[in-house]
Amino acid sequence: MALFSKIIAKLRGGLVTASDWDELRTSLIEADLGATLSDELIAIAKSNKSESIEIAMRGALAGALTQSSRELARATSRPTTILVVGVNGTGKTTSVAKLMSSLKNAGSSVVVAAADTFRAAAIEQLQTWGERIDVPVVAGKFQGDPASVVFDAAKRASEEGADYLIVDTAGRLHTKSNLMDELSKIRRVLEKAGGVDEVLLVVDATTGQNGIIQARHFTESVGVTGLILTKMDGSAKGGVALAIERESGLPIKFIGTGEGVDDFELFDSDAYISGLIGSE
Ligand SMILES: Nc1nc2c(ncn2[C@@H]2O[C@H](COP(=O)(O)OP(=O)(O)OP(=O)(O)O)[C@@H](O)[C@H]2O)c(=O)[nH]1
Ligand SMILES: [Mg+2]
Repeated sequence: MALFSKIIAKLRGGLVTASDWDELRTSLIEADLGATLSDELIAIAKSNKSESIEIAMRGALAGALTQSSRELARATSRPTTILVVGVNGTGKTTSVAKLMSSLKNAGSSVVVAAADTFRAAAIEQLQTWGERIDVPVVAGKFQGDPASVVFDAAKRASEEGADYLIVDTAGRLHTKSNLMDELSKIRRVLEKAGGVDEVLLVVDATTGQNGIIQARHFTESVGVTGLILTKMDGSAKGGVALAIERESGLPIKFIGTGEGVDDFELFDSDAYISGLIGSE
C-alpha cells in the first residue's frame, strides 16, 4: 500500500515534476483517501522545505485519525454487550466469529445472539462458528422477531455470568428506515437488559467512500461507537480507513484481513501510517 515511498524518494533528490504530483494525487484518490484529504496531503508535501518529509506526512496522516480509544469498552457488573451492525455482506457474521474466537482465546466467556432471523442460512452460519469455537449461540425461529432473540440471549448471558454478549444482526441498507428502526428496537432491548457497551459498525474496505455515508446513517439510528474494517487483505484501497475516521470521528477498533477466524487484528494506527508512507 506504500503510497508515498516513490514521491518521498524523489523529494529527497529534489526532482519532483508536475506529473509526479499528478501521479501521487491519482494514487491517493485510487486508494480511497478522498479528494479533500489527498489535496491536503499534497499541499503539505509541496510546502515542506525540510528534509523530514516523512515526519510531515506522518503528522498529516496521524491528524486525520481519531484520538479516541481503540480498546473495547468493558462493563464491570454485567456482561459486556457488543452489538454488531452494518449493510449486507460487509462481514458482520465473520467478524462476530473472529471476535468471539479472540475473546475466548483470551480466557473470557462469551454468549452470542443470532439476531439475523431473515435468512435460515444466517442462523446456521453462526451456529457452525459457535460449534467450531465452542461458544453458545442463542438463536430463534427463522423469520422470528430478532428483538426477542436478543432478549433471550441477554437473559442467558446474565444468568451464566458471561463476560461478553455479542449480537450479530441482519445486513440492512442504511437508507431503509423500517430496518433501521428494527435496530433501534434491538438496542432498546439490550439497554433494558442492562446496557450496550459497544455498537460496532462493520464496513467493507473495498466499498470505498460509501463507508462514510454508512457510518453517518448507522450513527444516527443506533449510536455507533467503533468500526470494524473488513477485507483489508488484497486491497490497495486501505486509504479508506483514514477517510472514514476523519469524516466520522469513529475509531476503527479492528481490521479483517481474510476469511479465516484468525484473520483479525486490532487496528494499529502507527503501523498503518508506516504502511502508507512505505517506511517501517
Ligand atoms: N477477504 C476477506 N473476506 C471476508 C472478510 N470478512 C468477511 N469476508 C467474507 O465476506 C463474505 C460475507 O461475510 P459475512 O460475514 O457473511 O457477511 P455479513 O455482513 O454477515 O453478511 P449478511 O449477514 O448477509 O449481511 C464471506 O464470504 C466472508 O468470508 C475479510 O476480512 N477478508
Ligand atoms: Mg451475517
